[in-house]
Amino acid sequence: DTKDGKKDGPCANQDVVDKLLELKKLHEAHATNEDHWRVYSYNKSLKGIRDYPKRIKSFDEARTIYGVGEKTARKIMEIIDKGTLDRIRFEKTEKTQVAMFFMGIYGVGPAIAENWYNAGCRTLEDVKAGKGGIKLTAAQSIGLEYYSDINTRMPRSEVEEIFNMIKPIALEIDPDLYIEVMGSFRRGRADCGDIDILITRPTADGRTHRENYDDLELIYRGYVARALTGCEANRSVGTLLASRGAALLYYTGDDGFNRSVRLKANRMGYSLNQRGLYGGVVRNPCNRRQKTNAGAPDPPPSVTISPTAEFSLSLGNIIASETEQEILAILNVPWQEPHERIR
Ligand code: DCP
Ligand code: MG
Repeated sequence: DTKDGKKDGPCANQDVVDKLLELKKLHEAHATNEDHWRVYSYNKSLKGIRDYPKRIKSFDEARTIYGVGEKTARKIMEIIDKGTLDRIRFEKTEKTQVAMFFMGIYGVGPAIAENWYNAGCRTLEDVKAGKGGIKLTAAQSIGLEYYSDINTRMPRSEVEEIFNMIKPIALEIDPDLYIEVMGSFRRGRADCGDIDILITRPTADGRTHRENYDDLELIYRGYVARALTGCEANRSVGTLLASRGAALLYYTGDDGFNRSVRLKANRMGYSLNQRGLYGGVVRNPCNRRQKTNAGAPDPPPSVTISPTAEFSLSLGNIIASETEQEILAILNVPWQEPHERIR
């Protein structure tokens, strides 16, 4: 994964960052709650260590860094003193390595990867053959077929080429569409993991013009080799133009930047999602931690975005959504160009 590692270029403690990143990835391959929290905690300390300007010299110094607790400080010193980290050797079992490899298949998370391992699968050939009686969903089969394509980042120029093909088709269907590339491309990255396209439309008549999106999808299918999961899972249809700023902000990312902006919004009593910034939000009691404890992580997007969005839509009032500028201004976040939105 080149995404995390290269983000900010090398820092004063790059060896520490590399080793902790490696450990974090090993924990990501486990489905337990405990590992989920470890990953959260490593993300936090990794940010602190990346931002720390000097070479770390002592345990006490390490402890002063944002997000670094006692255990992480011990690991940091082990890396600095010995150049290695025992915990990596301990976590890097065959099972974990196979699970990480299987997680490169679209639609496979740590739980499925572990099931497949327990069923006796070790290679993509085993998975393909359904060894141990395992069954693949349609999306996973496609993910398997295009394993290396999906796991290879593409140059920026390829994104441009594909988008230049799609855009005129979209505008032919509906000249009022606003259609732009988001994600790493909008942040100016030289390579992109995928193409994130935002489509919105003015809706003076209050309609979503959903039928146009369906047309668009039919045409777009003529260009793609295979559509994953009938695309439903991947498509957030009908973004209204009034929500464009919120959508731009969300889909431009990066995900770390989004997390910190959302956290700030929550602390100020707002709720931010891809549709807008909401005020007067009565929080779901299950999520209260998120509001009262600044250190708590955002639950995964599948949990926060949809339910919280519905929840705030019904109970909060919209404060801002049309431009990125107005949303960031209300949150007192200084304006940052897309390429600067890296956490
Ligand atoms: N996003 C988010 N939280 C997530 C996933 C996505 O906030 N868990 C937002 C921010 C991302 C954007 O959606 O920048 C697009 O998601 P991608 O996974 O495509 O991420 P990028 O485009 O930033 O990187 P890549 O080049 O790997 O696609
Ligand atoms: Mg992307």
